Amino acid sequence: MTSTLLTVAPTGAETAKADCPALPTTLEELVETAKRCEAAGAAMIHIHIRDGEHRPTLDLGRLRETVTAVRENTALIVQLSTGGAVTDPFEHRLRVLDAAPDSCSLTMGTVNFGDDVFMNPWPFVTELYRLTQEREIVPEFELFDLGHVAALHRLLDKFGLPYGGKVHCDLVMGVPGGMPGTTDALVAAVNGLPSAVTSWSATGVGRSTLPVALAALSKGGHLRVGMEDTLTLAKGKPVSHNAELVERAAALATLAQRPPMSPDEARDLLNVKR
Ligand code: KMH
Ligand code: ZN
Repeated sequence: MTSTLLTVAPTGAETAKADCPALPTTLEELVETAKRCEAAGAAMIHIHIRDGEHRPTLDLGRLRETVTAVRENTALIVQLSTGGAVTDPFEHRLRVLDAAPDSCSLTMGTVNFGDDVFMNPWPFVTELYRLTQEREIVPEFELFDLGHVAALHRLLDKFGLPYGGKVHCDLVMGVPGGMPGTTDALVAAVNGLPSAVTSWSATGVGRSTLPVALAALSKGGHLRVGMEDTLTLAKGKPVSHNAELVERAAALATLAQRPPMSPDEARDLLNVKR
């Protein structure tokens, strides 16, 4: 029986604290969230941080402090976002690796992102990939669209395997501008993945959260959940803590006979440095 890697993405860069007070935006809130989500079954945390005014930031000092605090308080694999916010300059996004996380996100191409554009031109993607290899950080390839699947083939063909030799990707589905959060789109994307891919997860944004989770489990994938992607448990029922989304994902995975894996098992799956 294969178990399920549960990743929690608790904060993101898009939701304002004023609109959602339950969003963990301070270091204290993030650490508390990480601990509760680990207890609920998460093995990895995908982190975006905020400044003193709760605005998204890629401040290196804060990122380093965050990596240290999450490591001191949990066994979770620490993944930093290199996507940041749509307004973040490329240099700042590359500099995230200086905070020495276990893993980082690496989006495989530009995508419309609601009314904005999430920019990931090829030279940026390849430079970020080269840096992950040099710094021995395991990338998680973020695929928002089928074109990103093609780009992943191109990247691996041209630049070889990531640090650790495992290839893990995450389908981010249901973003307005990207692939829809449907079973058909999930199957098309998964069937097109390079043979070097050793594991994949999926996350459905907003209303597509549950359909994508169910499709991913039945297709043999892992799950990412969290308030970065989903702010309601059901219509009119706001999420009051990220742990609720992790608990629900853990229950679904357990029902599917694929219970959550421990952070230690996840380190083996991804070959993250110990
Ligand atoms: N906030 C989005 C623009 C990532 O973390 O790498 C990008 C994002 C992807 O969330
Ligand atoms: Zn993110």
